[in-house]
Amino acid sequence: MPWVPTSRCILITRGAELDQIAMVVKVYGEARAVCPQRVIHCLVEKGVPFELVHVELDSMEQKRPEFMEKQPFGQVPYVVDGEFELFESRAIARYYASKYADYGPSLLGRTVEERAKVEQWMDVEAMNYNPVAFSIVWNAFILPARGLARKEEKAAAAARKLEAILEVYEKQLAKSRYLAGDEFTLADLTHIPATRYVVENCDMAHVMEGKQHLKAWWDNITARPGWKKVMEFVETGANKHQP
Ligand SMILES: N[C@@H](CCC(=O)N[C@@H](CS)C(=O)NCC(=O)O)C(=O)O
Repeated sequence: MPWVPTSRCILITRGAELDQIAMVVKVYGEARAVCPQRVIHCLVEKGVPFELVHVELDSMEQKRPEFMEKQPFGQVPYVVDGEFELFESRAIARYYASKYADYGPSLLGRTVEERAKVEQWMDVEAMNYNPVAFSIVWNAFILPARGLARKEEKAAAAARKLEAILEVYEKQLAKSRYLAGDEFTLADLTHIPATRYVVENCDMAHVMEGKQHLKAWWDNITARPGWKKVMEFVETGANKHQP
């Protein structure tokens, strides 16, 4: 019996042995924002109950002093887990993937070598992929959504860079089903939120064209019930997850 939820706390047991008590996790952020989505998706995959505390980015709630005491860069997300607090979406995802390593999919690999490969692709996502994907989303989606002109040249230049990065992914995904091997891990999960904006909201779906392994990977990882749940949060405005 891995999970015994109660109204205020979750008892986590292995066999008969009580390992630890965790308060329901509070995720501070907005469901439609890319970085909170990484955290929400990870918690859903791991079967961790949580509450999403809405932080309104349009009204700059993330820059208020009380928020910046928790996240000193004035950005979402951060989490509160009992006495423990953490910001940075990838660090939070790593934390829960490690903390609940024995529950749900093994999101960080099973050996130190597997973990090293997951970390490698997570670093690629954070350092190579995300800045380019973000530039597309900013110039082709966020600016127009704020009533400003779409910056076509900048978006197109970023799209060309993204295509070059995705050529590398195509080669990798011809060798393994997922980026870091044959199992879904944080290496895949961390890519999903920004990529969804690129292909669905920026008129840039062509970046995947002609890359059959990439396309199969994308269809596979976005068909996961865990990711569908994240989209439900966005669409319904739900703020609680109780697996
Ligand atoms: N490296 C941080 C980046 C956080 C970040 O950029 N969050 C965005 C939403 S995805 C945000 O808060 N934007 C509003 C702002 O920067 O004021 C993380 O991964 O948590």
